[in-house]
This record gives sequence, C-alpha cells and structure tokens, in this order.
Amino acid sequence: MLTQAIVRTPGLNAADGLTTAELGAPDHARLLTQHETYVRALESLGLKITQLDPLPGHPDAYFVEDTALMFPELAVITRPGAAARRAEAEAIAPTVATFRELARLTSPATLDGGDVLVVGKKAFVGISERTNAAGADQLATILKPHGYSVIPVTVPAGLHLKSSVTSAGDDVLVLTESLRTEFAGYRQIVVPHEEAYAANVLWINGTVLLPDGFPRTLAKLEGLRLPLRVLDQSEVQKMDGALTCLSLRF
Ligand code: CIR
Repeated sequence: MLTQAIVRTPGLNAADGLTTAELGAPDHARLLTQHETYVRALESLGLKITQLDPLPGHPDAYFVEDTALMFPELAVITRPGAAARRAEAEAIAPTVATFRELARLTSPATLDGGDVLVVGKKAFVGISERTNAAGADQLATILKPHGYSVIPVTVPAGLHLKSSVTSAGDDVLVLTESLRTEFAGYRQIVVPHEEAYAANVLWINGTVLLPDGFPRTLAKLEGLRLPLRVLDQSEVQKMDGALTCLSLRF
C-alpha cells in the first residue's frame, strides 16, 4: 500500500526544460492545471502529498521521479544523466531524508529514476542516454543487502525505460512490443505502436492512471477489471514527461 507522494510544482520556466518531443512549448496555465489534477488524483487514492516549490534555475525539476528511488528499506539519491538536471537530486535529498535512510550514486554513475522499474524484488534498470552501466552497477551494490537484484535492460526507444514499460498490477506490465522478450514471464498488455506514449501508466493502490487520448490502450486496460482514471498529460508530454515522472511514490 502506497501512502506518500512527493511532487514539485512546475516553475514559470518549465518551457526551458529539455525535450525532444517537437510538440511545441507547453502552455504554463494548462501545465499547472494538469499538474494540480494529477496531484489531487494521487491524494484521492490515499497518498499524503508533500508538495515542493519550483526549484529556481531548474525547469525540469517537477519531474521528481528522476532524482530519487524509493524502496521500503531506503532511498537512493540518483545522479541524473543530463548535466543540467544534476543539482535536482541534492535539492530533493533533505525532503527524502525525512522519510528514509539515504544512499547516493556517485560519479561515474549516471541514472535517472525514469529508467528504474521495480517489480517485487527485481529492479530493471534501463541503459539509456541518461543511465549508464556504472549507474546500474552502483545500484546493484546498494540494493544487494536488501535482497534486490538489478537487471539491466537496453532502452529501445524514448527517453527512459519507463517510457516503454510500467506496472499495472503485481505481475502485470504495460509495454511496447519491443520489450516483450525482456519481460517474458509477466502478464503483458502490449500498447499499439501508435499509442506508445500510453505505455507509461501509474498503478496506485489498485487503480490505474493512464494518459488521455489513447483509446486502444484504454480498451485493453479495461480487461484488467481495475478502476481506471484518464488524465490529460498534453503539456507534460511536450517536455518528454509522462505520468510516473511527476512524483515519487512510496
Ligand atoms: C528531461 O528531459 O529530463 C525532462 N524534460 C523529462 C523527464 C521525464 N522524466 C521521466 O520520464 N521520469
């Protein structure tokens, strides 16, 4: 059962963040509304919200997922792969430290939280433009005493591993076709090619949140017979962000 979430309000400079999306600049008012709707959705699913202020000079800082990994036993402060985002990790550390003992990744490791998918005691780590093998290795060393194994996975497309695979149940994964083999053994919901963005869903206390505008994925998820909530993520998507990126949940 998840009980807490840490989020950060998008700053006025959110349009200055990193992106490859080519969908235009986000509308700030709409971005704030979408963020607020997201936060209220988490709250309504039982999470107590810790909401941080925008971080001056760091337009991507509301993508808090990339800055820390939350486990029941400890938290890991990451070392984000984009140099422009690196200071975000130390900025969130004092807040995370109020909930968990901290471990830290150090140079030469780079790792974004968006590249880490934890399923039970397995941590799948995407090797991507942001996360390197040293990041996966350091994480494995930190997690080993707690009984987790780290499994590196080459990220096939998109920014992060969780751009292409997320959980929608204890052993249910929503994923793109390209990752089917890596995640053989799990029940799989494969998103259609043209709906690849919808592979990033958020499973919170038995409810699945998914982005608006992906009807074929929605129809497939209805087969899970779990409560579903559809959230408009249009402005977040313009900055290469998705549902999981916007919070740390634990
Ligand atoms: C970036 O490029 O770092 C941000 N504009 C988007 C980060 C999205 N984070 C995530 O998927 N976990």
